[in-house]
Formats: sequence, C-alpha cells, structure tokens
Amino acid sequence: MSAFKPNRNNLMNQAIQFATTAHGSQVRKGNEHIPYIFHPIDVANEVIYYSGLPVEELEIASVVAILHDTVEDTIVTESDIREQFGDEIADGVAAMSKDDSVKEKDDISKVVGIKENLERLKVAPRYAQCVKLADRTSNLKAFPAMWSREKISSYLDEAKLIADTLGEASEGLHARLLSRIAEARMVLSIAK
Ligand SMILES: [Mn+2]
Repeated sequence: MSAFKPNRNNLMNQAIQFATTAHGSQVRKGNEHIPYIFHPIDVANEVIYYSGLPVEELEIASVVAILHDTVEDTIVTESDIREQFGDEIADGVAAMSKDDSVKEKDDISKVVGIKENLERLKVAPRYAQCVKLADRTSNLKAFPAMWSREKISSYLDEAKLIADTLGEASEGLHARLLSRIAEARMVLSIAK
C-alpha cells in the first residue's frame, strides 16, 4: 500500500501559497538576489529540524513560520490570517508582528519596540517563541549589504537578548541562535 496521503500537508500547502502570493516580488533587504519567500521557508526549516516541539505543536509552528512576516511586511491583515488559518495560527503571527505604533521610528523607539515585542512573546505559546528564535537565526545568515559594523553589532546584541529571553522554549533553537551569534561576532572581529 502506498503511504502517500495527499491531505497530510494541506495546511502547509495553503500557507506556502498564501505567503508566496502575499510577498509577491519582494526580495530580502540588501540581498536582492534572494526572493523573500526563502526567508519564511528557512525559518520553518529551522523550526522543523531543531525545535524539538511535539508533532501537534510542530505543525502550528511551521505554518506560523511560513506566515510570520505577512502581516508586518505585506498588505495582509491579522484578520485575513484569522479567517483562513484560525485563531491559533493568527495569534502566533500576531505575536511575531511589531505594533504599528513602534514601526518606522527612530533607533530608541526601535529598542523599546523590541523590548515590548519580547514582553509579548514571553507570555506567548511556546510555538510562537520557537518561531521568533528561528527567525533571528535565519536573519543572522546574511546581513543586508549596506549595514555598518555598528548596525550589525547592535543587531547581534539584540539577538543575544532574544536568545536569553526565549531560549527556554527550545534547547535546539537556542543553541542554533547562540552559535550564529558567536560565528557572526567572530567574522566581525576579523573583518576590519
Ligand atoms: Mn522574519
């Protein structure tokens, strides 16, 4: 008998199609050769291979990972996600999105924004915390070409704060993030 079950990944298929359409022709900032959708796919891969979440939570987490930047970076709204994917996934995506009130502000408000985002994530379900850890690990794989050393350095400090605050959600993702931070700091210290 074939083990092929066409409905097994329905939710995932739906999420990938939804996010691919939503991100459209977006590319990664400062890495214009990378279509945006590869970032959420990378985040989902981090979650799938390293989170250690139980299967039921893993499916939610990987779908949240695929959708995690749609509300923040595209015209998609939280209620669009709620309508199509239900409350659990919409709440996860909402926990990953910065408040409108702290978007597009100066650096000081951005730091406050991150602290607020982390306060929210601290009380969010474990699957959402895992997606945040994986998101930052993914973002540390290639820095935007125009970023200065100072910018990269403060982004790494922020990554350490995320690791310290949410690390308990997943030993595997915590370790992934810490090793990316260490590697990036080493590259930064030798590339003058
Ligand atoms: Mn992201």
